[in-house]
Amino acid sequence: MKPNKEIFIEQLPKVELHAHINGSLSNETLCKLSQLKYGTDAKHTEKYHLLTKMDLIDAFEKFKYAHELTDTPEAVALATECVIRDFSDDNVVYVELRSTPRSTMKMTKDEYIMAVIDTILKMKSQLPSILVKLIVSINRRESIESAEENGSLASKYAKLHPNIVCGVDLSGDPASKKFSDFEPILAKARETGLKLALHCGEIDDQDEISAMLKFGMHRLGHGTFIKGENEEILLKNNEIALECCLTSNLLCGVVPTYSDHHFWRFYKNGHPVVICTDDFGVFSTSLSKELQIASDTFNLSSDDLIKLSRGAIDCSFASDDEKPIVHGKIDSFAKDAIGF
Ligand code: 6MZ
Repeated sequence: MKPNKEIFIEQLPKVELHAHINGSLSNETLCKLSQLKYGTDAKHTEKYHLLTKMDLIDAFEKFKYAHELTDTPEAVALATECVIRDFSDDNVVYVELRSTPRSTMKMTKDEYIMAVIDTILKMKSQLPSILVKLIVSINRRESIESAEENGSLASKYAKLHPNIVCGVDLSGDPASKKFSDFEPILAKARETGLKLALHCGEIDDQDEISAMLKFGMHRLGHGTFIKGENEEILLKNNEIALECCLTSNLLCGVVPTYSDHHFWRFYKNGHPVVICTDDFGVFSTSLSKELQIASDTFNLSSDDLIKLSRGAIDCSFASDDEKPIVHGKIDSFAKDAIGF
């Protein structure tokens, strides 16, 4: 029999704010995508999973495999649908997916983003219990021209689908281009009303972290190497929530053990912190597993976990009409969960 805490976490209405679509493909999804592309037996998928501790460079290699499979609008739609279903199966009631519009021989960036949005719309009627939003990613490895295109696409589709497209993300290999190269694009996106959820401090570059904190953002992804003065600045600014991805950071070798994870430093100081999966396919995890790890490592009670879910929706880019709906689901679960 499963321990009570595990059942509790599985049933808890959860909120996911940091999930890259092409990092969130389960084995089953990879098989379906292989079949769609090659029409025969699925290819093996070991190349995609990060099974033991490696480094960030190895992690970035993994996405190439997913990108090979999601090179048409049909494949992007199938991937998006499967990711939404998997989150819903884990009782995630609100998810902000993020993805980098990509052009291939068979697809334009517009077609990519439309495939994601159309799927989110389709899933609204099929899975009404999960509310799905989209954050458009800019990959640091791309040219500035390509990043500008993604910024413009984010603004264009936010106007067309204001209930879905809610923000812009800066992600990709943190050791490639500098934040300052993308600053004008991100500033423009913010001016058009888009929210910013930026990867920051994934490597130890205190000058860049300081520049990013000065620029500001709505949420900060990872923040693994935020230290000293920069840590004090972030802690003083309670407006910038931290997205923590425990297993991702462990397997990418940027934190030595779960108990060393910076989640705890920020959490115990009362800073808004959200537990996220990052790439549940690559890191073979789920939001329930991440919450279980947080609970076991940092001795979090059921009440703490409910508060984390409530805090996450407060930090989300959901509208003022949507937030109370998600809070309502958490409240009714909390009422029934007294026995846990
Ligand atoms: C930085 C990451 C990431 O956009 O094709 N991505 N960027 N740090 C991470 N932590 C390990 N995990 C994923 O999803 C895959 C893309 O998301 C970004 C990378 O740019 C990767 O190519 P999409 O859906």
